[in-house]
Amino acid sequence: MRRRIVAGNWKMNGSKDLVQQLVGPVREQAGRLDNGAKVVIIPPALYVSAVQAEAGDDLATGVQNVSQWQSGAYTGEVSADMARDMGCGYVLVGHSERRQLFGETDETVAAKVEQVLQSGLTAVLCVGETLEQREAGDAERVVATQVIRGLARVEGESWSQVVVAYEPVWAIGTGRTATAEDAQAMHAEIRNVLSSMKAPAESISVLYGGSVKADNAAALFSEPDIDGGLIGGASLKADEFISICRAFP
Ligand code: G2H
Repeated sequence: MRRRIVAGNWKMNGSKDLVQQLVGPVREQAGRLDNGAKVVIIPPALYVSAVQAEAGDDLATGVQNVSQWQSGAYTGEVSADMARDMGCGYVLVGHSERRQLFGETDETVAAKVEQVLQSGLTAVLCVGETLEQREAGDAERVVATQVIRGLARVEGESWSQVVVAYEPVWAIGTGRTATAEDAQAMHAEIRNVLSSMKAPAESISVLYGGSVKADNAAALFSEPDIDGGLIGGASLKADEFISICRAFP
């Protein structure tokens, strides 16, 4: 059985006030769902402890990025070991904003995935094509390459610590969402790629991200290869995020 996951990626949004307003209601309404979904809050790293104080044991927490190194003279960096030390369970790796704005390559992504797995945390590898790549008929190849290169250092038991998030770049924060059918097709392709890597593809959760909202989550989460969502803007509104967490069939 694959794990159902709904993860809220706050990106560089939030405040102590938002933590107070949002996390308690999410915990009450979505912390123990009868659909079995794991709910994860991924705030800016500075707010992880504040979120955990409100979330208790009912919600998991994560960070949006870690360093490719574990410790030392790397001013401004945070390591996967530190994320584990502070009680996080999940780390986003290779989000398209990090690839596009901070120059992360598939090689740095692979190094970060390795650090996350060595720390005992779950790596959420983010992959997705641009609009230009999709219109050129190149979407599957681009995504397959990101999966193969990003997970190149994973082996053996550590596959159980891997989650993949398919986030078409053209759908991120734009209000445009892939249709459930298009998303399903890419998720099935990702699972094929994982199989070709000798990964236990049927047990790896593949999440969809990109303008997921309360009104489109149910269609997406009904697809057989979509195991949940990585939610940006809509994770900043308690009611909408709670509805998304409940949107599994
Ligand atoms: C994609 C997603 C969360 P949004 O980046 O990772 O954001 O739901 O705002 O498109």
